[in-house]
Amino acid sequence: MNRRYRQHDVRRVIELDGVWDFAYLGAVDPQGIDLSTLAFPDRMAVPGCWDATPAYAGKRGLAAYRTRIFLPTAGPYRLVFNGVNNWCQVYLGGALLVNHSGGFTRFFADFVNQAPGETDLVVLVDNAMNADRSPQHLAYFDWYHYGGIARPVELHSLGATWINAVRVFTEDYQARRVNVTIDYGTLKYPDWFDLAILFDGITVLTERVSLEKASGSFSRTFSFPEAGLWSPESPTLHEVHVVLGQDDLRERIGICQVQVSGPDILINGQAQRLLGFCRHESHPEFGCGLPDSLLVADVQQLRDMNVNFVRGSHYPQDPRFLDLCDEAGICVWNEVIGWQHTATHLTDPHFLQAQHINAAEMTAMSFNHPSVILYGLLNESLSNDPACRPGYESIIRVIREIDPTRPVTYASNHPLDDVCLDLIDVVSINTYPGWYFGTIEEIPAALDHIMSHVDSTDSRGKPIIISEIGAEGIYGWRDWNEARWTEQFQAHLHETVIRHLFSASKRACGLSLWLFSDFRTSEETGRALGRGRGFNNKGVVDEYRRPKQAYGVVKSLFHDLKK
Ligand code: ADA
Repeated sequence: MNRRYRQHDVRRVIELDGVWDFAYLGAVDPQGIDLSTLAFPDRMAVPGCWDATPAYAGKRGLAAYRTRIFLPTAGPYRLVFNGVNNWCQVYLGGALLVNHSGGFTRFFADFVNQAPGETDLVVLVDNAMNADRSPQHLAYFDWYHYGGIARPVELHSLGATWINAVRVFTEDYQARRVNVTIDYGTLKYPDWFDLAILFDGITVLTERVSLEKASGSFSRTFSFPEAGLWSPESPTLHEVHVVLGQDDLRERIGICQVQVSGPDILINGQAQRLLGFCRHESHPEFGCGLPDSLLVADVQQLRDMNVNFVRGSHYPQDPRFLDLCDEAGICVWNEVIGWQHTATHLTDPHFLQAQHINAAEMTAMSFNHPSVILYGLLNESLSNDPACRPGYESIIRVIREIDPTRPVTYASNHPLDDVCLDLIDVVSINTYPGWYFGTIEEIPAALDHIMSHVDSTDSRGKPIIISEIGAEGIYGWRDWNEARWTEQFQAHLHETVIRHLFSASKRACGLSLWLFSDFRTSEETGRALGRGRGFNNKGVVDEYRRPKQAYGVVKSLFHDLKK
């Protein structure tokens, strides 16, 4: 199931998760594949990552997945893919339906006039480092690019008129006024349809609407004066259920307005102190396709550590994880995929187009999650190079066009000469004093220096988040010297950072420590040479989620700060 709650009462939805036929094809051109003769000698779990399984560990190239689906009528239908890494082509009965580039986001494959009966659904999936097909998955990144149908897949029967999306945003939290926008598609237009909107199961509107075009949008506004608000301390959720003609869609929402006011991020008027971690979706046995059990366990550990903030580094997080964060009151920064790009990428139309698509898909899948309080992009790219500025502007524009209500940020590792800070609402800084430079004792001065520099620029006074800071700590490694790579060193560094930021300085409104859990790094470049075991070991839990010493230290400090 791709969500934690039932989205449809009327629309027929079939979950396609399970075990599919599988073929590893290797370094071949997808153009040359003849599906009619392709053999599928193996089986593979969907969702899942084939290169995290023992038989195909570490392999790159093309793979093919196949399942059979039953279509009772000629359609229309919609296949919903919640994330396929890194590139794919979807074929139905041998005919190409869609190409999709970039993992970690939802996309659709629509079809109609299909002969009723059973037919093959084949997905060619490529995890190769191919700048043409997958410009957003590059070998030098500091994470392992796992491949596969990593997130759930569903088949939806649409009928002649269907709802593409229901987008709900809070216009005024004090009045509990929300705007509901319905994006529709129809084969029957112009025509009249019955519309009903229910809020928490109670009908709040029924009317006849005229749909004039094949696709479009219309909005209605409601006030629910008695409704509870969403906040990290009290994450009240509501359901908006829209029934249009013979179709329906239920979205779970929170009444929640995020605003920036001077150095603070406000949720429904309350200034927040954001305490948490950056989080990769990665596990040695599951790759980036995390099972429900692990998503639940991650949220349990985050809550146990008194975390109220997660930075989804460095790509859009699984909507099932966002659902759990909505419920737990954990605020999320959701981010467009990206890692240390230069002007070579940020002036390349092909790269930018892929970024715009990922940004649009990330924003659309975040929109109704009250936990998502911040959008991010282009982690640690050359924001100090004026040649990169138009690229930043264009991606931010895409995000804001879809969602003008939430603040935008990016993690800068050039805070002393950044030329793009004026483009964003919240200044976020990645810095590694005590690890890549200086000593732990020098951390307070290093952080103060950066923050006072920001306050000497045109972006003075904006909220500041320390979006990455941390140290490697190998699970189980301790010594008398408390030297680098030990659990003790890592715990000492985290303690110094937290105490300084929120007791001594108080300028920052948020912290996402690098990192929640260890993860496998890229093996295609020399990066693994600087990463013990070939893993980034800066997690407070290791890749199997076993706690290190820093876990308890952070838990206790966050506990005191939350009071
Ligand atoms: C950077 C980067 C992270 C990670 C980190 C590290 O800040 O944004 O993805 O690579 O460095 O561990 O060095």
